[in-house]
Amino acid sequence: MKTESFIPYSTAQYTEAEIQQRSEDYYHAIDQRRSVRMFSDKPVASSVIDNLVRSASTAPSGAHKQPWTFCVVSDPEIKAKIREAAEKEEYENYHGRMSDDWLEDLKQFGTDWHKDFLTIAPYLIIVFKKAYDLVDGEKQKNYYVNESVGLACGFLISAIHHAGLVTLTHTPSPMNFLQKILDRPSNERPFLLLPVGHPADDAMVPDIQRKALDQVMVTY
Ligand code: IYR
Repeated sequence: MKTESFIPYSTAQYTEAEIQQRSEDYYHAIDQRRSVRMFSDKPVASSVIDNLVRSASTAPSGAHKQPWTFCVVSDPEIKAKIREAAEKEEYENYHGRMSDDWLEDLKQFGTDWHKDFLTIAPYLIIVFKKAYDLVDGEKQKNYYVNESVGLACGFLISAIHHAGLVTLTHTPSPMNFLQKILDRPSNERPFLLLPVGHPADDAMVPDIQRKALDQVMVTY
């Protein structure tokens, strides 16, 4: 490796017992995360959202290009526009565009084309992926864009949960309307929409279980 331009790396060092405990603590904390569709309109400080997006943007990315833009929407008029457009698409999805198997798979989540959370949650974060960057009008290619932006969204979801807030991965389909409403440049494509806020006081979630370790891990 060529390391002439590198800088030293140091991070906290823990004992084996501490590492054991920390891995367990993190698992128990993140295991409490649920996708929540019932939001409160209780405000959240914009400085909190800044920190959540800062955290998301620490994710690894192909050639460290950070090929993402996080659009943070709190303006009620823009939220209403997004809800109107998303519900129009979702109406079509639930009335013919989704297969019977798909609709059957979704039954336990109780979802339909109504998307109240898009106007109730204090913030919508719409994540855009950048297939390329525009530098002085020149196209500069990005790498592993879907993987990179997916990782950043994972970091974002984890940060939201850690802060004590809730979110939901919402993918209205098709979602090019987001590019238009938010007036994004041609190198950006909508990737994921996350409402962020407090859960409603009477929020409910589906009664589902996670797969056990032996169903998701194979050791060699
Ligand atoms: N996008 C629709 C449908 C939907 C699809 C999947 I896969 C889900 O896990 C949940 C919903 C909607 O948001 O209702």
